[in-house]
Amino acid sequence: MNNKILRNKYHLENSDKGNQDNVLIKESLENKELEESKEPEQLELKRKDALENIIKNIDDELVIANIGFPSRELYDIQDRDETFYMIGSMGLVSSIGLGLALRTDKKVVIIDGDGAFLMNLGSIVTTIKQNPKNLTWIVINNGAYGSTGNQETYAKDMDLIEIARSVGFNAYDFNDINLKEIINKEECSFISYSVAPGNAKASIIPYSPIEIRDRFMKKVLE
Ligand SMILES: Cc1ncc(C[n+]2csc(CCOP(=O)(O)OP(=O)(O)O)c2C)c(N)n1
Ligand SMILES: [Mg+2]
Repeated sequence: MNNKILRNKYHLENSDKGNQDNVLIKESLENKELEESKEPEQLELKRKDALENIIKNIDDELVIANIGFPSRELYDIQDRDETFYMIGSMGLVSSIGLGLALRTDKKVVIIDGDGAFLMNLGSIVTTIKQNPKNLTWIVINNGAYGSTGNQETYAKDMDLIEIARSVGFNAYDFNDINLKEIINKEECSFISYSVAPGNAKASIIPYSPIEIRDRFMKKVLE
């Protein structure tokens, strides 16, 4: 099943459930899925799988995590003081990550989403012009505003890697790289990680924003 069909199916299932036309379209998509069932497994990955694959490569790096389900799924995978769960400010993990990377020698990893990335697109220009060599910026591209119900973003029509390259980033597809190597490079890097939409069942993070800030800042200043 290719990514586009998977997304369309998801959006239809989760929108306007009473609409007969949608039911018909959904059935025809499902038939098409059967025809195309030999697609690579990788396309079935969802955000939580991507986060697991990312966190395997993280030791003591400072991580700034995107608002909503990305942070909540990350909390369930591995809660750590070095992770800043960004609450409220959609689009701003990149700006927070940039400011941090400019003020610390520690490695900083931004985990962004496609919706948030496009919302604060100007940040790629500021970031590459500042060019902190300790920053790795990962965008998990599920083609959706996942946390608010998987409404489609425009990311499906865009090549995020090309966008980042066009302003001067060394930009990679997650599937082509060893994340650890990229993090350890003295380079301001951009990585796009394409997955299917869908949120895992995830805990509510039990800390207040102030607690998240304070424990994170302790690690930053260590
Ligand atoms: C300025 C602003 N607009 C909208 C929201 C509501 N909102 C929170 S998360 C989210 C979706 C984020 O999508 P994306 O960055 O792609 O992350 P995903 O959940 O898909 O991983 C939205 C619309 C918000 N918090 N702030
Ligand atoms: Mg998204």
